[in-house]
Amino acid sequence: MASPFAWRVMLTLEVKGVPYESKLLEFSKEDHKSSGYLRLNPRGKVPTLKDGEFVLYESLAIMAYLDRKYPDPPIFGKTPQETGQIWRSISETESYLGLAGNKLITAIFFGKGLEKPDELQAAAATMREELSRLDTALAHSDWLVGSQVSAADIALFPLIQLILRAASKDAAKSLNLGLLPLGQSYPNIAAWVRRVEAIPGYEKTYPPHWK
Ligand SMILES: N[C@@H](CCC(=O)N[C@@H](CS)C(=O)NCC(=O)O)C(=O)O
Repeated sequence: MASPFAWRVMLTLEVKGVPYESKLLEFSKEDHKSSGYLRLNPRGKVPTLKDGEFVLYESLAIMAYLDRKYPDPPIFGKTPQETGQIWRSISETESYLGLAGNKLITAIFFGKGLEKPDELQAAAATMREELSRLDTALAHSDWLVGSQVSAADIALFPLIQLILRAASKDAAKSLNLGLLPLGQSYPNIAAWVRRVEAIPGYEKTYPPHWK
């Protein structure tokens, strides 16, 4: 499985045009639980940023750090209003689509919870509701907040990609989640996905094992 959280950080770096070196950790080899990695991130989760001697984990914190260090283009808003709206959008992503999506992702990629189809259906209903909201928000605007890509888009995009990938797997088909095809039910989200994919450097952020 690709980490949506690491993907956020790579997208941020590409949007800002900051050179970086990414190290792929293989969970099957428990790379993320090695003593060397745990010294950087005691939770043993990805991503972790190392900038010289400075080490930081938690994807949103890393995005905020990078925005402060490399302010152009700003991803946390140009005005107080935009900053507020971006954080509202990120909070909504984490609280609603993120929680529901995680149920599906865990079930499809790790087999945990497949025996509880009712819970997965409830999660799918939440996801459909959240996707509808997003589709409406994107009907008259290229980006979630303001006139350019922001942390709101960057925080959401990898999650959407992972949900769609989970929904396309054989194990999800019998569940009739009603999430695919994206372009049919959520055409504005589909157009937004294409806009994110057109960001210069996007290809470098795409999970290598998905290609
Ligand atoms: N809140 C963290 C979440 C990080 C996270 O859950 N990463 C997952 C990969 S998607 C991970 O490393 N899991 C390994 C584990 O928990 O052992 C962030 O935003 O960075």
